[in-house]
Amino acid sequence: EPIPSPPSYPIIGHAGTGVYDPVASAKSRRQLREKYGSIYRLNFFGREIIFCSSQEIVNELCDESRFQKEVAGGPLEEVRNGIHDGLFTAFGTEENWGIAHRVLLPGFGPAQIQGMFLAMLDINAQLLLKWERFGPDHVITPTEDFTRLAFDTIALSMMSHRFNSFYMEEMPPFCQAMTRFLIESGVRNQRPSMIQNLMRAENAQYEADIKFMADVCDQRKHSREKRGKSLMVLVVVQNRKSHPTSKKDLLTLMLEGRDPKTGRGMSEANIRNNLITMLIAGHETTSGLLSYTLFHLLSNPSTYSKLQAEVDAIVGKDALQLAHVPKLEYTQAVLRESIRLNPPAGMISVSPVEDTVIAGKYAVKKGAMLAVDIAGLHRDPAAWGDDVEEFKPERMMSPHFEALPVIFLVCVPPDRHLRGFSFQPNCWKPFGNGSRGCIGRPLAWQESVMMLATLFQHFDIKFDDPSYKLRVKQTLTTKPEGFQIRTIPRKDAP
Ligand code: MNH
Repeated sequence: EPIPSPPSYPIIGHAGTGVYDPVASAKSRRQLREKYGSIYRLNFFGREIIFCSSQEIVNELCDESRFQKEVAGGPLEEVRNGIHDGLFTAFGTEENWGIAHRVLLPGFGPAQIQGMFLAMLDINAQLLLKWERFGPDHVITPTEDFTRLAFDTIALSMMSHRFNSFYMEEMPPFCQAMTRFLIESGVRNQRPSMIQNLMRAENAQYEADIKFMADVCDQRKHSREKRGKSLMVLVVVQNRKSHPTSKKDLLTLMLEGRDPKTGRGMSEANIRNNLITMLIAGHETTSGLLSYTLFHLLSNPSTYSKLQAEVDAIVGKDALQLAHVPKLEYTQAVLRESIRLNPPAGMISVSPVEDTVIAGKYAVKKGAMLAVDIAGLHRDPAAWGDDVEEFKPERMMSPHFEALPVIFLVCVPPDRHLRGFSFQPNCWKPFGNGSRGCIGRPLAWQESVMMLATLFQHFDIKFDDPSYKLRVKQTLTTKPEGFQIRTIPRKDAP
């Protein structure tokens, strides 16, 4: 059977026709699935992408023996211009993916993530202090401070390095370069190279941003003053080399870790690509998750009160402790439900390893590009029921979620998180799939639970504009746009 497809033009196909807007693709995907259903086909200058959103089809695509992550041909191939063979953009066949994956995976184990608690609390306290000092008359853009939080948390907990973003008026220069780079990568994906080559100004900015992200990794290219402002990943590396530490953080693993399979370590270039990768893959998404969650809580007063009651009951006026985190069950249900309705990473791509048939009727060729529309999947009524559009954290509470031993609750391995009997398999994929799923998930999860708990412990939070309607800003991920709040320190705050 032919796969449905909107009308298209010769040569360009759907590119530049407005059918699929690369800077608002999450919105385009929503419109397209409302019109064409759970599978449809688009064509960009002869390159075809098949978008899938039903649980039935996505469940098939999650079978790693039949389908594997596809980097070539999609936006990720453009992102490769910046981070090359880092974990996120490595081809499945690339040897460095396996080496880095096996070397770094232990760095994300339960004991390691729990060991990051104090570093996370340190950055967390900087946000709380800032909002407290601003007071209730100040309008806060939470997404910006959540971005600072996520960015600084990765650097401190993984590399023992401080970016001190909370002490900067502007967003850190790395974030600015990265945002431009990611937006441009998405747009380039729809341009034929002939036209791309003519876009001098865009290309120069793109190259400059890539160079900035890489350069700041190279100490020798920067004067002292410049260095003070820049990212200095390699400075981090060099500092560590000249001051060896017994600290077994992720940076130590990168520098000293050996792949059990090949006996090899990570190359210098691969270390740099993965340091930048962690910062890119980890801070926008976590910031998006926290921002959407706050938006949903403010829009649903009953969930707001329930979360605050849970925090008061479990944490109370005490300082947050690691042992509180797994006990905050409703808080975690809120996060799961928020990321269902608004997954910051809205799309992943796979490709069949052999010619195959999906949904029992659509033939797809080996190497074809299949895109999983995660937001669409998360709103499939066949998997979630008729109240799929509603924000209902209760559906994410046990017994739907498997009760895991306390120590694993925040640090569960990918795909083991949701194994509830009332859910269809693979209907909740905010962290991707299988071996190419998110390696940073337990880090993001622990950090997010901690942030929500301490926020509600310290503040009453309100929309600055109660009539605010969710708008979305997109790069490679999405975040709320124009979302602003006021925070009123609680009288009985600790
Ligand atoms: Mn993360 C892969 C979502 C936080 C580092 N991440 C993925 C994928 C999704 C994803 C989806 C799969 C991409 C694909 O198939 O193309 N990640 C998230 C979300 C959050 C998140 C929604 C927060 C919320 N990610 C983090 C954090 C880090 C991180 C924090 C790092 C500290 N993620 C990665 C890396 C990969 C990845 C690295 C690539 C893993 C691989 O392919 O080996």
